[in-house]
Amino acid sequence: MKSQIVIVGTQWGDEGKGKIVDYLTQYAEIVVRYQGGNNAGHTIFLNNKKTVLHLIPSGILYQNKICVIGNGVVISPIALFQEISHLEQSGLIVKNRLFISKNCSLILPYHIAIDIARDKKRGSNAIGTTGKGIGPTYEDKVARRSLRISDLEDEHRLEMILKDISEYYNYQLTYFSEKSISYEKVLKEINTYKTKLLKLTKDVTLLLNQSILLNKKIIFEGAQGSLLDIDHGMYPYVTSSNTTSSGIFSGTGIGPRNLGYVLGVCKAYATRVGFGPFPTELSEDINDYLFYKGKERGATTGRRRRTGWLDLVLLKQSISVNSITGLCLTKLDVLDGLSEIKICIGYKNQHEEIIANIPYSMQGWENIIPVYKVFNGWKKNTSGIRCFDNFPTELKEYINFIETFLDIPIHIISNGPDRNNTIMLK
Ligand code: 2SA
Ligand code: MG
Repeated sequence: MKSQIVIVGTQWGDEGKGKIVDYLTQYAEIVVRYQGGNNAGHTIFLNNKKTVLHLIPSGILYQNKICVIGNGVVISPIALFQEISHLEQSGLIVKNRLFISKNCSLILPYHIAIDIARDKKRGSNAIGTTGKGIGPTYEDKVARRSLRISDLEDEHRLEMILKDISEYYNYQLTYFSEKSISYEKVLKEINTYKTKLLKLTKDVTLLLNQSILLNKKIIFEGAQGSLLDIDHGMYPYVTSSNTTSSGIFSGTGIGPRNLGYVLGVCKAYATRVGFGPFPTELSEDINDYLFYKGKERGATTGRRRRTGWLDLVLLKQSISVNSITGLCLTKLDVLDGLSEIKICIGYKNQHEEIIANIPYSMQGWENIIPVYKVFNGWKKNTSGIRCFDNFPTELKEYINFIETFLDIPIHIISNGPDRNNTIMLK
C-alpha cells in the first residue's frame, strides 16, 4: 500500500480528527493541512495537557516531524504567529519544520469584518460562521483579487493589491453600516510580519511530490467535515472549501494516484456547530447529557455544539464522496451512561414514505423524519479498555451493526481523549 494517508471528517467537523492525526503521526514523517484556515479547532490531549491547534497541522506536537500548509489553506498571519508563539512557549521548536505555500491567500482584517457583518445581516438565515474571515478570503481567491503570500515579496504589487481589496471592502462595510478599515493601518500591520512569514515559505508542491517519490509517509489532515464541503455539503450551510478528500489535490498539488488510504473519522453520535439541517438533532435530556459528557463546545469560538444521534444515511454519503477505505469511530465512551442508544438507518417523509436519496435542495431537508434502530446501552465505563474483546457485548453489537450496515471496516476506535485511548482493529 502507498504511504500517503488521508484523515477526513465524515460529519460536520469535531469528529476527533486532531486526536487521530496526532496518534498516527508517530508512524509518519510529514503532516499536511490542505484546506480551511483558523476556523478549525483540533483538540489534542497529551499527558492531561490540552492543546488546540487552529492552523498548524497536528503533527507539530512531535519534535521531529515536518508540517506543511498547502496552497488550499487561507492564512491569517496574526493567528499563525500566535499559534507558533504558544507552541514555542510550551517548548516545541517550529522553525525549519513548518513550511507554507507561497500561493496561500491571506486573511486580512477586511475579511473578518465583512464575514461578521454579513452573517449578522442574514438574521434568521445566518450560517453561523466562525467569524474568522474564511468565506470572504476564498471569495477573493476565486475572484482573482487575493493577496497571496508571494505578493509580499514585491512592495509595489503588495500596495496595488491591498488598495484594491481595501476599496472593495470599505465600500461593502459602508453598505453594512460598519466602520471602514484604514488601508495604511493594514499595510503597516502586514509590514510587521511580512519578512517572518516569507521565511516560513517553501515550494510545498515540489516538496510533497519529491517526498512521495521517496515513499515518505505523509498524513493529509482534513479540517471541518464532509457535510460542510462547499460542493458536497448542505449548501449554503457549509464552509467555503472542499473539506472532502478531493480538496487534497487542488490544495497541495499532488495527484490522485498518490493516495494509499482514506480514513474517515466519525463520532459515535453527531454534533453540529452553526446553523443548517441536522435530521437526528436531539432536544431532550440526552442533548444535555451529550453536551456535558462530550464537552461539546466549539474549540475556536466556544459555541455550544448541537447534538444528535449517529446518522448512517449521511455517513454512507460521506464514505462514497471521500472514497473512504476504513473508519475510525470516536468518543464511544461518551455513550457509556445511556440506557438506550439510537442510530438513524433511513429517512421518511411526513406521509411515512421512505426517502431513497438524500435531498439536494434545502427545502428537501425540511420534512425529513429519521428512521431509527434502537440499541441497549452498555451502562459501563469503557474508557480504560484497550482491546475490542474486552468491550461489553452491547457495545460490540453497536459497532458490528455500523460496520455491517455500511459495508466498510472500522479500523480504529477511540474511547477517550488521550493518545492511549486508541484501539487499532484488524
Ligand atoms: P466558516 O467560518 O465560514 O468556515 O463557517 C461556515 C460553517 O462551517 C462551520 N465550521 C465548523 N464546524 C465545526 N467545527 C469547526 N471548527 C471549530 C471547532 C468551530 C468553533 O473545532 O469547534 O469553534 O465554533 C468549524 N469551522 C467552521 C461553521 O460552524 C459554519 O456552520
Ligand atoms: Mg474541531
